[in-house]
Amino acid sequence: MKGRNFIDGAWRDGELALQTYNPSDLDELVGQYARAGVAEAEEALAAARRAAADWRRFNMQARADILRRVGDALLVRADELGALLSREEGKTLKEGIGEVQRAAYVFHYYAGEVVRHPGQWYNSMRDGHNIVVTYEPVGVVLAITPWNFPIAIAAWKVAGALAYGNTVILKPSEYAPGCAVALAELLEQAGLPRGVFNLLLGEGRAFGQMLIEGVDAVTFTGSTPTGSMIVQMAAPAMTKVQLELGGKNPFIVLDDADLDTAVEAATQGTWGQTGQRCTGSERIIVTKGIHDAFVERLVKAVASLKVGHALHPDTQMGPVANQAQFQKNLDCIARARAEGAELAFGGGAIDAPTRGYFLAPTLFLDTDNRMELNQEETFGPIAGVIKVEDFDAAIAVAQDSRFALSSGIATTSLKNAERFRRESKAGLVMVNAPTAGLEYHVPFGGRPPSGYGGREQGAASAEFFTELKTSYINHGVI
Ligand code: TXE
Repeated sequence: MKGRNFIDGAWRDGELALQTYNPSDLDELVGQYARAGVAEAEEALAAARRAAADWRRFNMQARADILRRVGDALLVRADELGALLSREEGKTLKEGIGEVQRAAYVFHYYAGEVVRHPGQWYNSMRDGHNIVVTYEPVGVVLAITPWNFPIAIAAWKVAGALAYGNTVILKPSEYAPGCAVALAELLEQAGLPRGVFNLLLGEGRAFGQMLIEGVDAVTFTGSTPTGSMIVQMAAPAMTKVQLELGGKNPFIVLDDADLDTAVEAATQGTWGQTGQRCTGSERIIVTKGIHDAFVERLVKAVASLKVGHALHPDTQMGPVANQAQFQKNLDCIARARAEGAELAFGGGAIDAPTRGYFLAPTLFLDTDNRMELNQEETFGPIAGVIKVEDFDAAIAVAQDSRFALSSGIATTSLKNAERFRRESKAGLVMVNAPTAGLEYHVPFGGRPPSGYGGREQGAASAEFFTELKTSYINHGVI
């Protein structure tokens, strides 16, 4: 694997200052990477700027073909890259391969968008005129990505930006850069012209401000505090910003729910991908009539989850991704206990044959929505059950959060489902389905502080990656 930055079509040597270790086995070094500095960032910015004029005029079919080739190559290499992802991030092999396949389909989708994306034509109130509305590339896009979906998120930001004619600088998370390096290789092999895509590794703090001021748009996924900081860094230059941030997503279980469906959706939504999803269910709100039966089944489901080495075929939940996140989860559990939440399952680290960040899936009962456990994003395999009187109370509790990303409900009543769909302030609503697990062809995102600056994915992403131009044309034909 190349442990280098990719700038202006060339792999750049550098001191291998960044190491990643397998969270399933901390004795295994996964990758060594060169950390980019200010000089590399300046070169990447200049290269992306130089390449922008030609790339926006690049033949449409040829642009689509490049994106399609990247998608094809991702499918061919899905097993290998899925294993790399699992070794670097800790999600199970099945989840890792699934994520690489999803990244492939994202590239295929955007290959189609290159030729599908329309403009608009209007009649004019002035005789002999018409009006044409076209979507033009923004210019140079900086994509900053997190560690929890290191290839899927990079794919939907990079493929979207390229499809609509922008050049790109990608700054992946320092915790899981391996798949971004592989993506750069694939883009190079697919024939992308030099400078159109550039990769900078490392924490990014040294050059973040400079790049944010220098590019035309920043698309960011990560924590809410960093997102807020990026908005402030972007303000002086008025750089366009899109943020996808945290959630504290409610999953409501009503008395009329189908128990199997409710337990399955809550289990998947909360503990899938070790709970490290911005759309994960973090608050399980249950009406009193079904509470005891649901909780009994949920505790059994949680207790049956097999936690272990991400590459082991029996593992259903891999380790927590990194030391900082592991400590954050342990602190969160300790504070929830101190707040008086009743621990029903889990609550601590698990011993395993290898040294890793293994945490038991953790469930608290008898929690109150105002507890820190239910107000601050956990981003781990931890959730609290909140018992409520009725549907009205469930909706009130679900809405009582500053976050508004995803939400879910288990009910067999169409009327209840529709009422929740209308009243939820979240950007995503799931009926009888986990709050997490999304498709790439439809909009994704939430309201501030969960999201900012327009939706990602699907055709809605064109709003961020393009600027509108309205042209009035006096052709003289009446
Ligand atoms: O996020 P950060 P971290 C949440 C989750 C987690 C917490 C911390 O709660 O516990 O965030 O994770 C880059 N200039 N989410 O530390 O710091 C950074 O290098 C340029 C939710 O990973 O927000 C990384 O590439 N870049 C989330 C990216 O920002 C900078 C997914 C995200 O890092 C920078 C992941 C700077 N000054 C974590 N500072 C979700 N919404 O899904 C940071 N970065």
